[in-house]
Amino acid sequence: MSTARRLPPAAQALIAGDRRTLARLITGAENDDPGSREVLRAIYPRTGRAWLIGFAGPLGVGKSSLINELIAHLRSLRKNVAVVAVDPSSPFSGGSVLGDRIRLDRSPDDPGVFIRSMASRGHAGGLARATREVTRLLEAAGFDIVLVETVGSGQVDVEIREVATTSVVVLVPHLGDEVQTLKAGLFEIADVFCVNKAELPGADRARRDLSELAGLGSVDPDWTVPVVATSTVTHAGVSELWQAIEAHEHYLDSSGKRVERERGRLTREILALTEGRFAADLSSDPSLARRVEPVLAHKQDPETAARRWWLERRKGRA
Ligand SMILES: Nc1nc2c(ncn2[C@@H]2O[C@H](COP(=O)(O)OP(=O)(O)OP(=O)(O)O)[C@@H](O)[C@H]2O)c(=O)[nH]1
Ligand SMILES: [Mg+2]
Repeated sequence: MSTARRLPPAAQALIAGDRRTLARLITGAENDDPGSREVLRAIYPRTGRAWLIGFAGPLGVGKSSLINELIAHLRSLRKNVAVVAVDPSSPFSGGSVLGDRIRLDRSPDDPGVFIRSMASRGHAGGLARATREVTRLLEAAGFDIVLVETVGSGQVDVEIREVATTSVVVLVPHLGDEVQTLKAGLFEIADVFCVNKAELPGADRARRDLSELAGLGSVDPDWTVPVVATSTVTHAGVSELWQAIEAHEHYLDSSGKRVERERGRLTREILALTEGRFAADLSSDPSLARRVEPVLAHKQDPETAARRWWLERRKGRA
């Protein structure tokens, strides 16, 4: 019996390219549905090679517009591309919500493009996990390039590194003081900088400033973060942006950093899942109620109660 025949039917349909199955499984993954979990387990050996390109940056800098341009560019290179837009403001209807802020100027029937919005609401801390699972489903469905747009808020932006193989930070001219405030957050996550709206005055200056700053604070001392100027109005710089992304992906392979980074991400993923199980186990432990009473009576402080409970449980397992 071939391996393929041992897969659950939904996994087989997914791999065969059935888009409705893909959409249904993504919803299931977001809702922690057991059917989707089973498929995720079954397809895992087929995943791990995709290029997951994250786009982070402040509100309105043009992330969606750039992704739109990149889709067109990648289609002209005959590459399939999937987009995951993490949008806290888009209501989650339970079904497939199109990336409504991505203006689709191509055939909606093009099977080489798949766009999906995910609401970050309800995923507190679990956004990275849900997004990773969605990218795995997309990869199993034949998309080996996935573009992920995140919102401009710091927390979600940081999480993009837990998902993306290459993180693009998008900014605009006239950064000024903004760069100072962004430095701590966005500079830590950038593999590539993009100065969008480059047809506006001040773009050259912004690009120079960023190149200088990028040289100072890269997360990876062996990688010089490139700064690419783009305009989705004049369509300038889009192929250069893709080249910079490709260069980083190739660097990940040639330097061994792809495996190194993935090891770190998977370690944290396993840890988070295990912590989740421990937490569920702990909160349903009947001895917790007994531990609360002396604390409630102010005969014992919470920290001592926690330590003793931990010791008691550890002894119980030994
Ligand atoms: N002048 C100029 N405007 C642009 C360019 N790219 C995007 N815009 C405009 O900037 C606005 C925001 O674009 P979006 O692509 O929605 O930006 P975004 O970063 O995805 O926005 P959020 O998802 O809301 O954070 C829109 O009005 C775009 O038309 C550009 O290169 N030049
Ligand atoms: Mg957007």
